[in-house]
Amino acid sequence: TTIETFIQHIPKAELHLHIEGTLEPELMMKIAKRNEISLDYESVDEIKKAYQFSNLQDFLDIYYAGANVLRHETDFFDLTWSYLTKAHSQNIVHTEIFFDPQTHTERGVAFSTVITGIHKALEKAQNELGISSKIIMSILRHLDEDSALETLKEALPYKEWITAIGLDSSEVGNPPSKFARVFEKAKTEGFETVAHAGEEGDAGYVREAIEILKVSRIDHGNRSLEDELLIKHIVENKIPLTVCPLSNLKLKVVKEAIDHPLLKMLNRGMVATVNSDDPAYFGGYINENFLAMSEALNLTAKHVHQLSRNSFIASFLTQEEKSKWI
Ligand code: ES4
Ligand code: ZN
Repeated sequence: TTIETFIQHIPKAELHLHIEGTLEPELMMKIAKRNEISLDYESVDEIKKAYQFSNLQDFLDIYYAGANVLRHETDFFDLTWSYLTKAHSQNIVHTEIFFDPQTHTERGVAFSTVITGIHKALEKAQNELGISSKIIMSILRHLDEDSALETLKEALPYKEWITAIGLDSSEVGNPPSKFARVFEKAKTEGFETVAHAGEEGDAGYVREAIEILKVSRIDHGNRSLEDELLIKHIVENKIPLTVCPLSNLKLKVVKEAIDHPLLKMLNRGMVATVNSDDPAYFGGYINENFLAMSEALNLTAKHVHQLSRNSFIASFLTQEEKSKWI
């Protein structure tokens, strides 16, 4: 259809993408084999069949298990490069990717191994595909403050490569306030900050991320719609929401595609963007996310254009870099 062609061709920025969540079953098996790691699965089909989740924690358990095959710099390079070629094929011209260092350092893989592999692939993508990028180091909120502070310390020698500090993993029971001191230190060190909030947690989690962590973007933010005063604050301060439609459906944050709040967010004047989150696990990259929403919510080319525009506005590019795309 014409909207499908429009979605494919319009330049886009992706702002909510976990690099560990781009590990396709084929690559997982290939890396497992060369690292001599035995998997719980015999085939790609068997892996794909296991990807049925009833909530966020269900998914996280499988996602952390999958990341266990990643051991060497080349593994992180291959993972990242594979995502970047896919992103290029979908007309992503700028991407801001999350990585979860603690997922790797906790099992003995060095911080430097992880970030160097990712960085080298991003550098190659800038040179060969013309894709610009930023790295967001995300803190695992189910772990304690000490582990987060230690991770922030490990990031300092790589300041040049890391733009922002984020917060992800199991939301309910691990509110933003748990990391108030970590985010204060991150800001003092000159990092931008973002946080996952309002995915499974209620509007109070979004409020804490904004008021206590003082983040410049909210990842997901769905449940901010439950609080009128909060909506007003988000609109007036133009705090972007990085929304992930297929993720929300797979993790049962939203029941059906037609119930997705994306259009409501746009109509309320929120700076919403469309992103793929963990595309290898949720059944689609950015264009499939756009397409699912355009079909369910009857999005027009105007909506798609606004969402693309929002993705650059909400990015960590400079005004001058943004002006190339908006
Ligand atoms: C995540 Cl969808 C989602 N939510 C929270 N943490 C995450 N880490 C990777 N994907
Ligand atoms: Zn996420």
